[in-house]
Amino acid sequence: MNPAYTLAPKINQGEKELKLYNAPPSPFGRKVRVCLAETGLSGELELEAAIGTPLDASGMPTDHNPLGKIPCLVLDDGHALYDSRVITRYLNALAGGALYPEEDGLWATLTLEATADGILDAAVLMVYERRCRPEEIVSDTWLDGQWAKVSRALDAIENEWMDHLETKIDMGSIAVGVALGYLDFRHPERNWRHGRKRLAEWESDFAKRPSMATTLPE
Ligand SMILES: N[C@@H](CCC(=O)N[C@@H](CS)C(=O)NCC(=O)O)C(=O)O
Repeated sequence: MNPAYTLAPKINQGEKELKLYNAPPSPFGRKVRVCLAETGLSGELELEAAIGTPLDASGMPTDHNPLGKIPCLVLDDGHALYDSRVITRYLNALAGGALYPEEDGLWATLTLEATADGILDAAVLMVYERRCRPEEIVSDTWLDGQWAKVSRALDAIENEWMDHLETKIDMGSIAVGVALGYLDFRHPERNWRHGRKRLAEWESDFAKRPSMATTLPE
């Protein structure tokens, strides 16, 4: 194992040894910020603004993440962690948090988080399709294909995951809350709440958590 990647809890004496590259509208970055708030680590990181798209990575931390994506967490030894799921799992371990169950329930938490991240992947690609391509070649068929992924995943959550959401706060539920917030932010016209009453009710409560209310996308 590369010793540089071992868990080295060096959070003390107010020194900020960790640097998080992020942008305020990023939903994947918001997952990390909610995780920080829920584990009590919010004040322990230095935040570094990054900006970019798949067509322009000049404002992205490409020295640390060759994929040119955010969020990206740089450790005190200069090594970087990405993507958001790796960062949140690292921060939770660093804080001794309970956002990833140690034994019973870990695979459910990870699968729910992957489902929410998949919603975000599709929703972010829809934004890039409109923002990064000339208008005349934006594909409605492709946009609808991405939305179909979102829609199926939301139905699966409504039908299969509500007991989990209503009884647990973990990185799965945080990722779902963040994904729904992003749909409201970028795709309000698609009205994700339609036909998903239980999920909509859960979201309206979950959005009131201080960790969510203080990290709204800008
Ligand atoms: N799977 C990654 C996705 C991160 C991601 O797509 N971030 C977007 C911003 S929300 C990005 O950096 N986009 C730039 C690009 O795709 O080149 C994660 O979970 O962190």
